[in-house]
Amino acid sequence: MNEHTEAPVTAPAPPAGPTAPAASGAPVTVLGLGLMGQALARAFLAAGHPTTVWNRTPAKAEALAAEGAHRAATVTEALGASPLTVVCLTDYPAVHDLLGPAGASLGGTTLVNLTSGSSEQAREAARRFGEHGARYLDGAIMAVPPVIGTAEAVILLSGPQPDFTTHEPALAALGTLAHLGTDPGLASLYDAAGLTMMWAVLNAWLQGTALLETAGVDATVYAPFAQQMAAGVAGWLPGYADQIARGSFPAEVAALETDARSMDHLIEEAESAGVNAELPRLFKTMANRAIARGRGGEQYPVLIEEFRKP
Ligand code: FVH
Repeated sequence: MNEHTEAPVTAPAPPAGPTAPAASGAPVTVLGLGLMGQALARAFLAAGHPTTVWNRTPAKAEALAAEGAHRAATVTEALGASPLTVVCLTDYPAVHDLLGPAGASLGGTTLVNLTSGSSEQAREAARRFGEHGARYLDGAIMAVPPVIGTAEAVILLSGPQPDFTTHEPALAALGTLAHLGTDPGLASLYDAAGLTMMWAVLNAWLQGTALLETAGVDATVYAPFAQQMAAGVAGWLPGYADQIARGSFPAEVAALETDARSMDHLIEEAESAGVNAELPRLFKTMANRAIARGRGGEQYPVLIEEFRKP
């Protein structure tokens, strides 16, 4: 992902601090040793970083201590051990439950919170921890534990650029980093957008698979075709993004009204095949709204106007 223009929302200005990139092998602390936290700690160890760990249930920290990690007896000790502290707990209430009492000991480290949550929770965390002098980056892990430490693991981050730059060498041990901008909420928003894309593609594939099964076509036979369709549509996105940026949707390929007639065919096919027709009906509902507003002669991205409404 490329750098985006700065978002209007900015976290409190971080206190001036070291901006020279940390040497590789910089000490790192990991708070939370669940399935993901353990993978994060192991990736730092494998990359040669002195790694301090802490977990609410000590047994998980002992396992990592046997692999070379230092087990902190308290959260305060863990926070004081490294200039970079990665937090990966169940949810944001757990993060505040754990770090809320930490107070001043937050001031000496940069928190990188990789816990799943909303953009509002991220902005609130940046504000609350900033009040204690902590530097704060919010993040979202677009990967499962087994791929952590490989290029396949995409880690989205947002928050002050100097803090990202300082700790980028150490964080790079986790996978492929993407710093999205200063607004701490950006990583969560990109995560939500990315998951929407993922489930939309998977649901569309399942719809087609169910339809074709009724004609005796096996899922493994349809899958390569579906892959080609997904890749083909993905190729249209940059050009359609230009249309959205310009606010102009000339029908160079097909008008929305043409698409809507094809959507009727999807609904008819699903109903006559006796499979679920909710997804094609949703397509048609959205298209009909734009057509009712007189946009039927324009290209498909004109539907952005419908998605912009609550
Ligand atoms: N696992 C995955 O594939 C996904 C990939 C995408 C990102 N998610 C997010 O990562 C966060 C952690 O997920 P997890 O799979 O590691 O979750 P668990 O294995 O359940 O570990 C949870 C850890 O959180 C600790 N914890 C929970 N509540 C508290 C609390 N109040 N105070 C202190 N620690 C707390 C828990 O401790 P314990 O139960 O071992 O004592 C675990 O260390 C999550 O946001 C995913 O959405 C993972």
